[in-house]
Amino acid sequence: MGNEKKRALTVVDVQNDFCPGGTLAVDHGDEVVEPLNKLMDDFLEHGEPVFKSRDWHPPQTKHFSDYGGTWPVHCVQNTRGAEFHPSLLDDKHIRVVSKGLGDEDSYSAFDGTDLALQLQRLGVEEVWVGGLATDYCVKNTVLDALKHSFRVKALKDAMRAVEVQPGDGERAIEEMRAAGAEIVESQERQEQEAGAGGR
Ligand code: VGL
Ligand code: ZN
Repeated sequence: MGNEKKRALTVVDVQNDFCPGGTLAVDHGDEVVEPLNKLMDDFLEHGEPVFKSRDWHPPQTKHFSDYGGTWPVHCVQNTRGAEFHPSLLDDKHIRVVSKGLGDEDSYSAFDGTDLALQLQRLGVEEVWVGGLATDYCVKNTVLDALKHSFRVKALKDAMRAVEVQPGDGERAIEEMRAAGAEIVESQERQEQEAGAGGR
């Protein structure tokens, strides 16, 4: 472990409204919970930083179609829909980053937040990213992490896409890859550790 890059995990927007039954439900969105819980457990166990972002909108914003934007009402501050999925791991060491507080369509967990600053202060070099949705907030978070010069592992099995157009999810993955992200399966970490002698 000693020669490895300092890592952080960022779990993007695993909130009720993006899961089945929510107002902007992503197909199979809740399937990211299990692999992300395993990873969060593992990072926390090693004392490595874990962040959760949340879409955290005011009741009226131009982000919503009712007010001239694109999306149905979702993730309104302090509502049930904005809460993290009930099965998503909770721990006092997890740092929550709220985004989408204004009128602009802001998809990245770096946009308007202090995520980059927090990562830099922690000495993080490599950011692992999964969550919802592949073609919006995950993609933009990955691209911004790369712009901030972090190495990025995008956790392919731990993300799901909205797919306003069929194929958007696959295109988003290709865009992340082309920008320099490593596209990995979340299991890879455990396999690496097993290969290195396990725990
Ligand atoms: C998201 C659409 C609108 C996301 C947020 O978290 O991917 N998508 N707001
Ligand atoms: Zn939103």
